[in-house]
Amino acid sequence: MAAESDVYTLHYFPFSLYSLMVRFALVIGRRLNPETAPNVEIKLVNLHRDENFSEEYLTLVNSKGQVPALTSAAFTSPLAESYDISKWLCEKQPELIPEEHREAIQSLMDKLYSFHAKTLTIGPDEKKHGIPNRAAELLEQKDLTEPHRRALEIKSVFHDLRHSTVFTPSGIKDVEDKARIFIQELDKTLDEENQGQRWIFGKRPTIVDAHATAMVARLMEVKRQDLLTERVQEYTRGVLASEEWNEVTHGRATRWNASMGNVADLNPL
Ligand SMILES: N[C@@H](CCC(=O)N[C@@H](CS)C(=O)NCC(=O)O)C(=O)O
Repeated sequence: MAAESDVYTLHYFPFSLYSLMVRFALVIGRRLNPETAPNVEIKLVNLHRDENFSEEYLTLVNSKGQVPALTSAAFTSPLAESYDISKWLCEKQPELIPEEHREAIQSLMDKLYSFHAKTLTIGPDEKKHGIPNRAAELLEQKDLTEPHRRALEIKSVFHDLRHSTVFTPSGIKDVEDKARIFIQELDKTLDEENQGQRWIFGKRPTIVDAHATAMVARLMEVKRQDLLTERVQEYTRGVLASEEWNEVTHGRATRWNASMGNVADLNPL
């Protein structure tokens, strides 16, 4: 049975957008109320070193080989979707989803999760050639254990299903349309609720601040201003200047670049 002493592990990569969303939500939740904040340890899964393709990760944590994921002895199975982790967090910390804004928050969260940002942020090479199927490459190894081979096969199928249509012109347009709908609603909510304060609903952050600002920060970094409004960018800049965001990123951008060195050596993570 879940107890306050339960320990949770967030499997995390600091340049994964969906990982950042969850970690930001955890930081915000702890600042809103340390008493209800779950005890979550952050564990690096280094995507640059294929750690998400290890037998242990694929068989015990997330068969899709993605981050974030949340594991705990308190769970019957891991939470392997960022949206599920955020819903779990909101149950533990209802202060993240205040009753008077519940409907608006839910609507924004659903719109944010109606598309995957990857399609909006890929470079021209990936657009042209697709994202390489690393699991398929790793399956060429001779000395794999049987469980690892099976797990890589599943990951490889997941990769192909996931990436087969999203980078076609109509797939890209579909995602852009959904992103614009999300941004329009965010813009409207800011217009109605924000009153010049830092967070969407004024003085106190909610779960949707954590997700929306990480998403917009990434879109700004990859110069997708065509999808954004000035109000949304200004709000995001304000949040990126916050202590809360700094506690997550330590001043780093949401995307890795060589000047940051090896991810394995980042300290603090
Ligand atoms: N639906 C997942 C998406 C997570 C996701 O796309 N993770 C990316 C990094 S942001 C990942 O792990 N990529 C490695 C891979 O797919 O092999 C969620 O929201 O948790």
